[in-house]
Amino acid sequence: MAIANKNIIFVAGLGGIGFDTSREIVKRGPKNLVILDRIENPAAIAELKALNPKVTVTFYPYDVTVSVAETTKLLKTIFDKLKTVDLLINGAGILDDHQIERTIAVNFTGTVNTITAIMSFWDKRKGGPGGVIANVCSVTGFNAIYQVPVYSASKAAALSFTNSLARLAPITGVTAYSINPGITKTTLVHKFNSWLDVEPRVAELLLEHPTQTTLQCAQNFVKAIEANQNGAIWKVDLGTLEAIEWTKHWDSHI
Ligand code: NAE
Repeated sequence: MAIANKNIIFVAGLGGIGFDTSREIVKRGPKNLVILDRIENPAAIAELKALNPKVTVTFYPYDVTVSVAETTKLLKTIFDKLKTVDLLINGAGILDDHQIERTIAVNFTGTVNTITAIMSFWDKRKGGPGGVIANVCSVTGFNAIYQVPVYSASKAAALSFTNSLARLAPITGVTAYSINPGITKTTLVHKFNSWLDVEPRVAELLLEHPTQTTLQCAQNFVKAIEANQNGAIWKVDLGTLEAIEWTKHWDSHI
């Protein structure tokens, strides 16, 4: 999907990976970039606006753990203004295996609920125009960082959900793909709690191995958006972009 002239909603567009990706998106000249994030950052929004004055950048506070009904209300405000939305990016995430319920609520349920809400505007069975969903999952959804099993499982769940969404596209008109970053230098991975403190030095150990910058991640993130492949599982690691082949171990045959 060419980004120029599109209307894009970016959940968590102000985070470490999110902000650099927002910058790359704005540079490509969408019509609207609507950023939804938990905490407002006027300086960051101003920077995005200054980057490309032709782009309308707006911000609404949004916590992904609110109800589907509340999300639907916010989306209605946005759809009333923009009329159409081409792409929804879900990037909210936390990494703290002491907070089990919160991890699942943000990383998995938040993603599912946001998508459930946008379906009432997009679903072709309701006369909607369809749309495109990009979910930020993680390489830990492929193979866990086993010292943070709750985080890893929440990302595997988000990835599985995304793969199902892609299969449902013929019914809903809504296509989907996942963006799965490898270890990327953001505050998320500076220091974090392992499950039951099984390993106090997960962050330090991870950072002993090669990582990527948020800019490298963002540049490949927008390449994946531009490729616009329903069902793609993008690995965005070490400055590279690769479509992963998912191994099938079972088939429902339906
Ligand atoms: P970050 O902490 O800078 O960004 C997290 C973003 O999520 C922020 O914008 C924050 O406001 C938002 N957020 C958190 N809770 C929210 C809530 N309740 N409602 C709305 N927004 C909320 O970290 P980041 O590294 O930029 O992470 C962005 C996304 O990328 C996350 O989903 C994260 O899981 C994912 N990710 C990060 C990495 C990494 O190494 N940094 C990797 C893969 C995926 C590798 C790992 O999985 C460790």
